[in-house]
Amino acid sequence: MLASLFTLVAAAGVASAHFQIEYPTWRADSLTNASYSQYVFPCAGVPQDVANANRTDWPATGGSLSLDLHHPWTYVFINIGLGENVTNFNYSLTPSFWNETGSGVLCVPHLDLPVGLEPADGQKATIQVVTLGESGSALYNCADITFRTGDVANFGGANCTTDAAVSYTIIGEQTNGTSSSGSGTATTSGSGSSATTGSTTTGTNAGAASGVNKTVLMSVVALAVAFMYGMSA
Ligand SMILES: *[C@@H]1O[C@H](CO)[C@@H](O)[C@H](O)[C@H]1NC(C)=O
Ligand SMILES: *[C@@H]1O[C@H](CO)[C@@H](O)[C@H](O)[C@H]1NC(C)=O
Ligand SMILES: *[C@@H]1O[C@H](CO)[C@@H](O)[C@H](O)[C@H]1NC(C)=O
Ligand SMILES: *[C@@H]1O[C@H](CO)[C@@H](O)[C@H](O)[C@H]1NC(C)=O
Ligand SMILES: *[C@@H]1O[C@H](CO)[C@@H](O)[C@H](O)[C@H]1NC(C)=O
Ligand SMILES: *[C@@H]1O[C@H](CO)[C@@H](O)[C@H](O)[C@H]1NC(C)=O
Ligand SMILES: *[C@@H]1O[C@H](CO)[C@@H](O)[C@H](O)[C@H]1NC(C)=O
Ligand SMILES: *[C@@H]1O[C@H](CO)[C@@H](O)[C@H](O)[C@H]1NC(C)=O
Ligand SMILES: [Cu+2]
Repeated sequence: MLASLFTLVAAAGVASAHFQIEYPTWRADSLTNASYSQYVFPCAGVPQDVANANRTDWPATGGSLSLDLHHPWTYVFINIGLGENVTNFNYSLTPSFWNETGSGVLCVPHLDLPVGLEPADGQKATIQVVTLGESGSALYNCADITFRTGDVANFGGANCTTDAAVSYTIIGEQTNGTSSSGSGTATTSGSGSSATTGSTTTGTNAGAASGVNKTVLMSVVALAVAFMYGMSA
C-alpha cells in the first residue's frame, strides 16, 4: 500500500524543477545529484551522515528560512524533528500551511516555534520542508541545525529578501465545523520582502479562500498529513 501510493505519487510528479533550501544550508544538493530524489521521504534520500553536510546554528526562539521554488505555485509545510539523526519530524512550524505562488526565492525572516518546543542551547534538530503540488506529489528537503540560545548570526536582515514574483498565503486550519459563521478557513497574506521586521504577516482575516471547495482543501490536508506522518511509520 505504501509502495503503491508512493509510486503513484512519484509518477504523477513533474520530473524537473523542484526546490531548494537556501537557508539554513540544506543537507546536500538534492537538485543536481542524481543519487537523490526529492520525492523520497523524509529528506530526499540524503542520509544524515552524508559528506560535506553543514549544520547551521539557528536561534532557539525560531529563525529565518529561505527557499528557492520553481513551480508556478505549491503548498509548503515546514516541520522540525529533534536529534542528530531525525526520523520523526513531529513539530510543525506551519500548523496552517502556505500556498506559495511564483517562481523564485521566498525568504521568511522569522518562523515561530510551536508552543511546547523550547530547545536547549546545543540541541540538534533537522528542519524538513515539504512542498505539495496540485497533483498531490510531495517533495522533500532537509536542513540540519543546532539551536542556539545566545547570539546567532542572524539571516533575517538585508540578506533575507523575497523575489517580487513570489508571495504566499496562509491557508487556515480547518477548525471546529460547528463554530459560527462558517469560517473554517482563514487566510493571511504574507510576503517575506519586509525583511527587516520580525513579522511577515499582514493578516487580514478576509475570506480570500472562502470560495475554496472545502472538500478539496480537506483532502489536500489529509494527503499532506498522510505523507508527513503516515509514511514515517
Ligand atoms: C558545506 O560548507 C562547505 C564549506 O563552506 C561547502 O563547501 C559545502 O558545499 C557545503 N555543503 C552544502 C551541502 O552546501
Ligand atoms: C551525489 O551523492 C552521492 C551519494 O551520497 C555522493 O557519493 C556523491 O559524492 C554526490 N555527488 C556530488 C557531486 O555531490
Ligand atoms: C539514521 O537513522 C536511520 C533510520 O533509523 C538509519 O538507517 C541510519 O543508519 C542512521 N544514520 C546514522 C548516521 O546514524
Ligand atoms: C517528538 O519526538 C521526540 C523524539 O523524537 C520526543 O522527544 C518529543 O516528545 C516528541 N514531541 C511531540 C510533541 O510529539
Ligand atoms: C493556491 O494557489 C493557486 C495559484 O494561485 C490556486 O490555483 C489554488 O486554488 C490555491 N489553493 C488554495 C487552497 O487556495
Ligand atoms: C549578509 O550576509 C553576509 C555574508 O554572509 C554577512 O556578512 C552579513 O552580516 C549579512 N547581513 C545581514 C544583515 O544578515
Ligand atoms: C467543537 O465545538 C463544540 C460545540 O461548540 C464543542 O463542544 C467541542 O468541544 C469543539 N471541539 C473542538 C475540537 O474544539
Ligand atoms: C466540492 O468538491 C466535491 C468533490 O470534488 C464535490 O462533490 C462537491 O460537490 C463540491 N462542492 C462544491 C460546493 O463545489
Ligand atoms: Cu519540481
